[in-house]
Amino acid sequence: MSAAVLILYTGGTIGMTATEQGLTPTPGLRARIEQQFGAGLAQLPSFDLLELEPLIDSANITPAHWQRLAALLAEHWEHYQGFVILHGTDTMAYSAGALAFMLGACAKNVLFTGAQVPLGLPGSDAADNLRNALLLAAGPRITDVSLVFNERLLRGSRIRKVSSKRFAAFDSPNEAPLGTLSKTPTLHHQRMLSAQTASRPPHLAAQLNFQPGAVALLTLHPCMPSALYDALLADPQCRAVVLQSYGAGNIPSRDQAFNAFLCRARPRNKIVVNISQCLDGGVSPGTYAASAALQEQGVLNGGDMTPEAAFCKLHWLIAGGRDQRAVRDDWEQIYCAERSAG
Ligand code: ASN
Repeated sequence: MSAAVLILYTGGTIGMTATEQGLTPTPGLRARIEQQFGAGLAQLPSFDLLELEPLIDSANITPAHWQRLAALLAEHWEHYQGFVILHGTDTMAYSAGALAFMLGACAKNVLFTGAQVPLGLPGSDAADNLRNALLLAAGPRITDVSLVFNERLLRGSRIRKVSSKRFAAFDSPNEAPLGTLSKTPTLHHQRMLSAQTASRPPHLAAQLNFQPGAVALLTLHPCMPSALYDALLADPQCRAVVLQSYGAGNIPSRDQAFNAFLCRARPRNKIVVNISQCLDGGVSPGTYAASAALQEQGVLNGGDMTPEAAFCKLHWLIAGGRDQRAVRDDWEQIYCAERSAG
């Protein structure tokens, strides 16, 4: 074993530098890390660093990146104690969610981190996040693919980006953190995935057949343009829609175009999953008469899942080669504590 931890650098603000057009991810991160930590590097676990090509602003993430990450984890799995994935914050919740489904209960620590301000700039959060991620990656086993950010360890399948500026950029709104890393670090191992949870080795995750365009998010708002529904129903690539409904799961039940969309979705082989637009609480099917049509039309219950987790779960189920019926059946299973039971 050459080093304890492998860092996979995908891009993101943590490794960005200024250009005329704005911040852009920049190669040569190892040298900047060494400069930042100086002699303090000796206090950290040893690491190797792989820079992905091309480095991206995470706004450009696609399922192909998730497979690339799984393939790199598979290639290096036996050689390191743990892995740190440096990723942009904008779509961190998607990538951490996707890897959480792809890997299940991990035999090695797989930790995402990033920053709001580039490493090396005054007042940056990058060094603290990286230090904490490295220490945890080489430490006791963390079964969940997780996020290390602003002195907290959060489950990857539960996170949302909640601030574009604050260092506390992430939260897991329906779940307590897996750990807090301030003065006395505390890891809540009892909250992590148990040994009973299935583990899915990275080499199998790398072979999944993700289908770009298979899942769409549809956020309800007053006076929806009906052309949106028509476009989704007519799109042969689209196999599932995550409906972000109001409050406890309510829909515009007097809107004929919306009702027609619900009726036509299933015969057109589209799965619809209902989640809430609210940050926490989730949907409670059957509470309001205004949402009765959802159950009548076989819309699936997303409970208190985040939009990112619902999106990634559908993508992952489809990428495993399931037909519509199998996706519907398997939707009910909980694979990586992505929703609260009940
Ligand atoms: N645009 C950046 C990204 O997601 C934001 C960040 O990393 N803070 O790559």
